[in-house]
Amino acid sequence: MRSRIISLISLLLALTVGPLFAAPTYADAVVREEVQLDSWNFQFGPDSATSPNPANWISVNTPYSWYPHLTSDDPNLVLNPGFEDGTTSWAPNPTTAVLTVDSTDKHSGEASGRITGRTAIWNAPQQDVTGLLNERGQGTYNGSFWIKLASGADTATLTLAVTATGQTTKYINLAAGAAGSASFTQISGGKNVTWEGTLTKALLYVDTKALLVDFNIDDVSMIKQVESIPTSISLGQDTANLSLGETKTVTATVLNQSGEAIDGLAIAWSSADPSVAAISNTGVITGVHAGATTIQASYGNLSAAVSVTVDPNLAHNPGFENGVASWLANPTTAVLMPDTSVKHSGDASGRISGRTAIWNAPQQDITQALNASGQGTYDSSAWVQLASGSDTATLTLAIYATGQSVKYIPLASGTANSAAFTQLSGSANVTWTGTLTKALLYVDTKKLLVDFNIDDVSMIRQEPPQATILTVNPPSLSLLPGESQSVTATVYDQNNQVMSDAPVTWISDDPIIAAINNGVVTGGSYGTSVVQAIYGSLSAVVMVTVKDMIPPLTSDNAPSGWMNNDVLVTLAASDTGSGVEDTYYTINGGAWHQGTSVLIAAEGVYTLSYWSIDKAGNSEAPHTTIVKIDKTAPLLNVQLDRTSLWPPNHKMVTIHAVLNSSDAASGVASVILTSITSNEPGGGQGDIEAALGTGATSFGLRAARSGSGTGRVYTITYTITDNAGNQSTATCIVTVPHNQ
Ligand SMILES: [Ca+2]
Ligand SMILES: [Ca+2]
Ligand SMILES: [Ca+2]
Ligand SMILES: [Ca+2]
Repeated sequence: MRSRIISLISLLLALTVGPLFAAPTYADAVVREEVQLDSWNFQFGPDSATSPNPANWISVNTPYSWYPHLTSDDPNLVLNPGFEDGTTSWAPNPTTAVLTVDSTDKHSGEASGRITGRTAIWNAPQQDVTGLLNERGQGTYNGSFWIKLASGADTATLTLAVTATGQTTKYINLAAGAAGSASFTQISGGKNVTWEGTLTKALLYVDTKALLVDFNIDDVSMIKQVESIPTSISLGQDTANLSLGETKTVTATVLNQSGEAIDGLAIAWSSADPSVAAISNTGVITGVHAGATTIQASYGNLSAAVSVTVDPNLAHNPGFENGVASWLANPTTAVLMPDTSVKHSGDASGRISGRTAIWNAPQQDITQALNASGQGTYDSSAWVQLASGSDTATLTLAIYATGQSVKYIPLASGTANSAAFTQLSGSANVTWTGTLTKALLYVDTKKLLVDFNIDDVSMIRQEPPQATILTVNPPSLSLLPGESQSVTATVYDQNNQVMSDAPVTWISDDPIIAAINNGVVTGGSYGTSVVQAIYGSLSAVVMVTVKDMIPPLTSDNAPSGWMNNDVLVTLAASDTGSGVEDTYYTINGGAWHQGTSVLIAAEGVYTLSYWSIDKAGNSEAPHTTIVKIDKTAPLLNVQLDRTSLWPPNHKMVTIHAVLNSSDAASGVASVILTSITSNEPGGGQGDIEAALGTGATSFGLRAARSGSGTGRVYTITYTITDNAGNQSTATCIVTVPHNQ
């Protein structure tokens, strides 16, 4: 990296600075870097300490992408730390001291840095690390340097002088230690580097405590400690296979972001199924029961898992694929060897030879596995081939329990021969009382003392039936209200066998819709109910739908009598159960219409029929109502027997009326004498005798008139009303002339 920078600077000097800045050579130039958001700003010029005038500097901006950021791959804040690029980035402080490159005396590489001409102990090789320290920020920094004094011995220190706005300069001792003149010594340490406000300058330098000797330094570093963050958990294995009762330890390591182990963190362990595999808080797995599960190690949000399989077979190395591991010959005077030429499966079988008694046998101690597996019924099997002859061979379990004599349980037996492997198989109850102290599994023969081979030995506990699946039949049914139907539930074990003695519990989520009693569902009101069969943690449901058998009921608000205006009939429908789907009507047996509002405007007598259908399709019988409309007024003609009274002798004269009435539709309801008036003011009083407001057809009028008038006129009015309330009037007059 450093060399790339130098190449770049050389290039820039050649291309840009050279023509403008003829005097300075690269060796004289000081390069200042300024990190900007999208570019590097290089400033070229003579030594800043001697030529602080900015006018003497040339500034060159280069795109940031020209070369990678320093900090991305170099944690060291110290540039040119081993003086391999001369004294670049370094300067003597004060400039009256002299910093040179020493290619003879060095700790590494081609050179070290040598300071001479020191006149005070603080005179030191120094580097400005302001930019990189600002960039990396506050934190713990480790410092290290190699030093060799020209003579004597003294304490040497790597010091960081930090100046921040408004603060006095703070001197942070990054590393201190004893330096000598015999050889380079490494001095290292670390300190918190903090400041308040804005960091304006950070100077790193090496000096001595007492001696004003020259000294050489090399390989100076100042590196920020990176916080170790737990990033992942490594278990070193993805799977673990265990026998029953067997224990295995899983080691969990928390790794940091660099993949390095972080010690001393407490791992939490858990088993997805502790009934299959238990886990201790130190990562020890125990095979509890045949099956598969997952063991998880976690730390905070981090976790890692191991898939664990627990073998149901109590016999280890059952097929002799791992030689005779877990097996032995009993007694040890017999010989048990793996046989790769005669075998039932895999690469080998186990062959016993040197038998001197029929009980001499290949044997395995399965105490731990049997203790873990427990008492119960075991299915067992072994394959046997004799070296010669034919004999009964038996797989036997010898059980030793406290206070009990040895119990020999034949697990499997069969007739073995020398032609081929024969399978011994059988089931046996394995029980004991007290504490099981030893269990030995072995295969022997009944009569012959021949050698024989065994392979694929297994002893597996029959699992007690375990309810695994629950089914119901039928899964759904539809009932009428009051109808009943049986439903059945069947529980199956892990081997898909029906468990006969597994009574389920039935529950209906809405007994008003569907009641369940002893496996019989009875429909109640319309609706859907979930009937559930429950057995332990298993459940299954029957969806019961109870049909709607009740049709809707519709009524009308039609008026019962004759109407003399438009009639709007509203049909109101309701339904028990599924609800009203539609209402229909017809007028006088015409076309059916859908709707609940019927407007009848024209005169006539109408038969309105209507009915509704519910959502279940039930239809009610039609209802009918009669609507009668008569908008035409009745007709009336009145004929009087006298229309003129003479002489005007003040006598009362009785007049008879003949009423001719008729009505086209609803018929005449009444004809009423509604008024008799006189055109002579005051002349009417006592001059008219009539039963007004009745259907009177005779009345009395006085034959009188005013002497100063033009003659008296009586006006008689009858009102006729039909049955729909339509009215009309008829008037006629009777006169009393002024003179004849
Ligand atoms: Ca060096
Ligand atoms: Ca085998
Ligand atoms: Ca209904
Ligand atoms: Ca009429």
